[in-house]
Amino acid sequence: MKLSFRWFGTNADSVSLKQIRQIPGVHQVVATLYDIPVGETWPLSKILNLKKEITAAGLKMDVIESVNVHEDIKLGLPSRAKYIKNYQETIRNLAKADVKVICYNFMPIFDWTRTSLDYKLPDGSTALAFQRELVQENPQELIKKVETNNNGFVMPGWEPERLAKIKELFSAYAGKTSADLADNLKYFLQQIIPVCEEVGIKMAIHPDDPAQDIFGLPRICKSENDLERIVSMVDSPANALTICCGSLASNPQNNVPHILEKFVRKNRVAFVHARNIKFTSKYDFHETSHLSEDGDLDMYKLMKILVDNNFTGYIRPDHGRAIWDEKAMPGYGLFDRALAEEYLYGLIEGIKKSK
Ligand code: CS2
Ligand code: MN
Repeated sequence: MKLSFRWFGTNADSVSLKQIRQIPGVHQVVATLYDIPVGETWPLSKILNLKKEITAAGLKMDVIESVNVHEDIKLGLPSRAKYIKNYQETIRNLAKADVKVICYNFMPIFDWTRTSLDYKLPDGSTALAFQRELVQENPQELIKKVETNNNGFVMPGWEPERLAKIKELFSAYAGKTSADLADNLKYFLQQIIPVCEEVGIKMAIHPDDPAQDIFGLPRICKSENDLERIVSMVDSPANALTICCGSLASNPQNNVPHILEKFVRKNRVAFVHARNIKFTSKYDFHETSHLSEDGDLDMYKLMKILVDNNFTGYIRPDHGRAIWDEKAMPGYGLFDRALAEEYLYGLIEGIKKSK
């Protein structure tokens, strides 16, 4: 199992590669090209430059998060042909830079959604939080809130270009059902998985975050059954999953350890996101430190499943709290995620050595 750390690039991230290199046990950067518009091919030269920068810092770049999927693919429009072709090309280019895993998601319009980016915890730190009643009707209010609370960072999935088109996107999805979205995912996978097999890359779909319905949009990656359906759309180890523990836990029906174990045993997990959350009511929650004692997930149990099943894929801490007055992109500061890395490392070493 390889510990990794998400990084948005020199121009977009407050964290430096040098800082990441100094986190004990971490040798992998989960990287991205943040400035390429969704749907366009990632140029090989830019990928190689990014890799060069990361390797020069003494780190590796096996995982990319995310190569986002154009809305026309999710909507199944005729123009998807062009975007799928570009995606195939991007996969080939990433393989040339020895990338092994691509994390992506298939959520309509939004990427991850939270209703608060600075929820106060008792120790004075802040975390991301979700209140279900605020994602039923008016997305505009939420967007305003996110835009004014992002510490000046452009957050993944909340890029201004995307937000500018929100009204059009909502009308494009009017009448679209989960069955439509699933058909479009299947079509997409049928087109790209053969390319992945050819070049040795795994696609790892990230669950809907939160794994609940929002704004009446179809969502198809929220539960064990959903994941089962997705892996069987194209039955190949290249059609894999990102098990984002905190995202899946946000659906109160999900048994996260069971889901993790099931798909690890089927060899369909390429990437794991460790994150802890705490429910404040049936559907509302806030994020916490990664410790089991702070949230509703038992991190020991999750790590034990990975160790016991000889998981050889990649894992990273997910969102962290804002602590020690750090100014960073909400959820993606250095300090709390570095603490999380050491906690995960400690659990893994302890579990291995107690065998
Ligand atoms: C989120 C997402 O949970 C997470 O990791 O921060 O932005 C996630 O990276 C994407 O949904 C993956 O495509
Ligand atoms: Mn995640």
